[in-house]
Amino acid sequence: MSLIKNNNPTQTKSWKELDQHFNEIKEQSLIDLFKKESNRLAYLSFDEGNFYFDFSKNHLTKKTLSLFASLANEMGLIEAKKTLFEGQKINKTEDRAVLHTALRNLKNKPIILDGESLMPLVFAELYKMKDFSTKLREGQHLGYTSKRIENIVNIGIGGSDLGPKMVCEALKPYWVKGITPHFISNVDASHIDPLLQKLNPETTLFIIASKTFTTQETMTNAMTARNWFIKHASEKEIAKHFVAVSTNSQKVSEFGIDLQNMFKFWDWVGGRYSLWSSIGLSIVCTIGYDHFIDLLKGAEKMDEHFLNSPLESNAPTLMAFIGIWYNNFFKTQTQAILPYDQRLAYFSKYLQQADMESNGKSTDRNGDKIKYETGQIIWGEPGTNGQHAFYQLIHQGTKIIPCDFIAAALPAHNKTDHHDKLVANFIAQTEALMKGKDILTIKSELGQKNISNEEIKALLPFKVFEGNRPTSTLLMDKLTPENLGSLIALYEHKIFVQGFIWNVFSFDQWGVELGKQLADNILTEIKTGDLQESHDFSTQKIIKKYLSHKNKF
Ligand code: G6Q
Repeated sequence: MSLIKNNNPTQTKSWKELDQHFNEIKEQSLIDLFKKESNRLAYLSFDEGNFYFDFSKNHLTKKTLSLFASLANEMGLIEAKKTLFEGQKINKTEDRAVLHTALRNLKNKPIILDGESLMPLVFAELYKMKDFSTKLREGQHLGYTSKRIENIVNIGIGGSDLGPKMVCEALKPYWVKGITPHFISNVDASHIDPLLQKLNPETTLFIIASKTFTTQETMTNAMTARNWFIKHASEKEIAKHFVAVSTNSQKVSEFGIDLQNMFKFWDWVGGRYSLWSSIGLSIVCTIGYDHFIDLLKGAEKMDEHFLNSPLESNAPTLMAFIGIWYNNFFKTQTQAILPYDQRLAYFSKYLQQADMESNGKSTDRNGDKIKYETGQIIWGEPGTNGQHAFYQLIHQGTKIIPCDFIAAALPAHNKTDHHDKLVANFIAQTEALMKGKDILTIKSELGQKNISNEEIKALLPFKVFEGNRPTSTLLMDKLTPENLGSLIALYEHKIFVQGFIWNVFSFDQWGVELGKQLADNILTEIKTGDLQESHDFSTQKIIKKYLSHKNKF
């Protein structure tokens, strides 16, 4: 399969110009940029759908954006976007197309893969989810003692867990009455045990979500759930309480789940991009089908924006540029995601996987070792909690941490006082990070206290905030299913653009595969006590230590 232009981005003319431009801009503070350009908002902020984007508090000028636009042209970004949406096999190391966008193609534009029309398959699965979730909600699908299902347990990990968990948490105000979702991922039984203790098997449905249906953690938890269930009910009742979401019907069948209770998806849906597929079954059951469709609609809107908007107002592309600017030129290493919304508690964790698994690569698309920086370290917590924890380092540390501040203007509750305070903090932080606090202000503050000039002098260096810390602001009107869909798709496309420019394959994850394989090998040794000589001496000793502890009990 041919891949646009296999460019090393650092060898392009635009990259070299960006390098020179960086030397011009690096000494200019954000405040300088604001003083020079009173019209910054005209080109660094815009409304798009229900979102307002403000990128002005970043170390950017018109020239920066125009050089990035040239870089995108030199690399062939427009053609690359087409290959994504058309379903070319851009996940080359796995020989797969990358078509999560087909899952929210509600306008039903034809998509053909290997001669097969995909949209009928996508809609068939959507309707199956609709049917199932309606039956649950309306009490047509009952448990083995004819009671309604009240608890749904999604058993999955990584891409089969983080997306649905994040979305269900974010959309709590939309939960259908009488159904509570739970998410079990860790193979540590401390995760599943306490949950099983409080669940009633008569009213519990397990969704075993695994693309491969071979993942150790998921299969172990699924088996534990199954064993717990058949302690209370006979095996033939499993059909009413266990459904599977997978691409692997053989393994689903072997596990003992009737294929009628299997929801399909396909190898062209990557795990971390799969919440739009039947991996989203727990979402559909939790918020209802119509709201799930709204989620898809929001993502579809963002897809269209990404495909069709010019670069200067193309939110995912600009965010990708900003990330590359900091990562590769300012050498910032990390990117904080700071949603001022408790409902987005899992959003940064979700993005951590989406981004770091996609672009945490050091081999380029030609198979060569990469000599420049690629994927950023993504992290974050909801505000205002983070303010009382790690913001100290963002304000006064030695590292520059670009931050995305995200908030919804309207809350889902009526406690206006809480929300005004939340939003006040959200706005105040971006301003403070940019402006800092200068000596004069601090002097005057300290002057009002009853302390000597000498003490003031001694305290000053600790109290100064240099500011000049970059932030981007994303303000949506409300955290609705539709807006959440757009927000997630926004970051998905940001990741795509960055991976494309960095010249990596964003849609494989060999590091994850390695983890799966290594654990299996050591597990065999732990179970048999037969240690392999091939381990290094440190690893050998740790295994032996574990076995000696284990054998004491
Ligand atoms: C995602 C990754 C990974 C995967 C999990 C679970 O893109 O591939 O996080 O989702 O390892 O895999 P299964 O869905 O196959 O159980």
